[in-house]
Amino acid sequence: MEKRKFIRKVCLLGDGGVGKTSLVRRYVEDVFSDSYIVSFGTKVSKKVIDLGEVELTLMIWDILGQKGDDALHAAYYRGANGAILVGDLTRPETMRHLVKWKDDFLKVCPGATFVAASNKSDLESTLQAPDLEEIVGALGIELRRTSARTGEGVEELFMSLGKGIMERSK
Ligand code: G3D
Ligand code: MG
Repeated sequence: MEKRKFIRKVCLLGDGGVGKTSLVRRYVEDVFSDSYIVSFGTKVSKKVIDLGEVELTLMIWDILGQKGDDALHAAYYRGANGAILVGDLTRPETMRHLVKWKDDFLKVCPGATFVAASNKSDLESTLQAPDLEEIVGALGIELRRTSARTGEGVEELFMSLGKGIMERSK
């Protein structure tokens, strides 16, 4: 039977230097370096995920550099179905900022599906278990440990977003 095909847009969110670009690079280029376009300081990478009866193409939007401008952010978010919130385990403030990234994104994309990553799991973290619990509580979603360096949790992170988005589409 022919697979049903879907295309969905997702954005990378999080402070500068947390590893957003590295995560996309690891995820997309590990398997195949497919087409990408660079325009307006944004790189869009494409990845096809096999979800059984469904073939999902993720268009992954990554802002290159950090733009503080809200209007630009809104333009980047528009039409997205989901987002990956990325924090850096070695810089606790980047983890606490995830709630703000999520809330701002929801203003533009109210129905969005989220996953969250505590990245740089290969490095020593100063965050204690209670701190992490508080962050997870505020976010309302599970935090997945990832490392763009070793590849830990990267495939699972994107896969869980893809599945979450398709669940929502039903
Ligand atoms: P950004 O896109 O969120 O701004 P980048 O972040 O992907 O540009 O990564 C910022 C820096 O963190 C880079 O180092 C990158 O190599 C490093 N980095 C990203 N992910 C990981 C990780 O999982 N583990 C470790 N150890 N480092 C990571 P440089 O030195 O190039 O600035
Ligand atoms: Mg980047």
